[in-house]
Amino acid sequence: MHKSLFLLSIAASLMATSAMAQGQTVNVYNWSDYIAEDTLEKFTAQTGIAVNYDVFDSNEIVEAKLLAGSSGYDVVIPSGFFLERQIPIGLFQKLDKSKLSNLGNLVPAITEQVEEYDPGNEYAVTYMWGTTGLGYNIDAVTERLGEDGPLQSWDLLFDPETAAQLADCGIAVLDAPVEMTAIALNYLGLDPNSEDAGDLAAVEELYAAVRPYIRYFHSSQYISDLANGEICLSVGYSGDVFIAADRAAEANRGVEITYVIPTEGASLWFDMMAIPADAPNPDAAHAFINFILEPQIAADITNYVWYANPNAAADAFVDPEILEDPAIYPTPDVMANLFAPKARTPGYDRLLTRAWTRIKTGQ
Ligand code: SPD
Repeated sequence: MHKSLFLLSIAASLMATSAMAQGQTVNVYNWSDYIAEDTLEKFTAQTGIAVNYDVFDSNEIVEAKLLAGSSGYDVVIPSGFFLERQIPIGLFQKLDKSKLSNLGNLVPAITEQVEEYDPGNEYAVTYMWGTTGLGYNIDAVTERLGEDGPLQSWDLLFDPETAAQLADCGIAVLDAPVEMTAIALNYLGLDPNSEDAGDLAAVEELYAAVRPYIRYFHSSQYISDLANGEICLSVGYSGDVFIAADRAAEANRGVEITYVIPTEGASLWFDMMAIPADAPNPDAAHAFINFILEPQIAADITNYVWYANPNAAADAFVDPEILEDPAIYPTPDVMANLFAPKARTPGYDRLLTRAWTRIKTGQ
């Protein structure tokens, strides 16, 4: 084809695409503090599709909305260990892979790993992944525990003598029952995915001993509280603790925050983009997922929120300081010390909900 004719046909098809997309909207439900500042703007500029964007900070909240039905969302991003039990009860629709031309960018090892939650990768694509460990204020914690304190251990939270020494500067714990019990089970040397009632009782006992020293249970407030020195220790999602560290450094008020994957191990999770079965705009949802899979877009998100992305082609655009940080992109050694929570069965869930309420209220 003649060059000018060729260009004309490309221009015509681009105009058609954008005319088609004009007036479309995609409704996205994602974790808070989990996207770059310009991602949504760029998506709309590229596709003509407007975005309604809501945020949450807990898998339990997302699940409750999906179970209630007619959520109105087109793309939701639960963690793999919740998605695992949501797929079989029909909450999501199968992806139309012919609309996901960027799927080839994914790291094969991650695609394989998340088959544990989504066999055949039929329903979901990994958004970002990370670990849940401890974030703390270096000065406040070492001042109280000394350099010889258990600075790389879950003892910071679970050893009553240690936690008591940190109580005055503030300890926060995620309000995430599945994950916080998996972490406690692992600390006790038990299977992090145990559904044994006796093991759960041991977890309750562990929390009961440190409950007087925990200031609050919340899954996102710790970011600003760590950054501004309101608390000195929090269980936290890896990138969120790095965001807190970055904000603290910017504020320049002498607060220095670090993230540690404790020596006993930390939980490893994958947050997954999926399309609800009753999504009003599945075409726009596929366009959104495909856009996130663009290398530069995935890298922009990682560079802004400090979470690892699953995109091999994005590595070239990720800040080398992030790419080489084993607390963000764990090395095989670190990886060997991580455990992946699994979906809980509904029967166990009822026990867990009651136990978690007792843990939080201290009764
Ligand atoms: N601010 C973004 C937090 C993302 C956390 N993902 C949750 C994983 C649950 N284990």
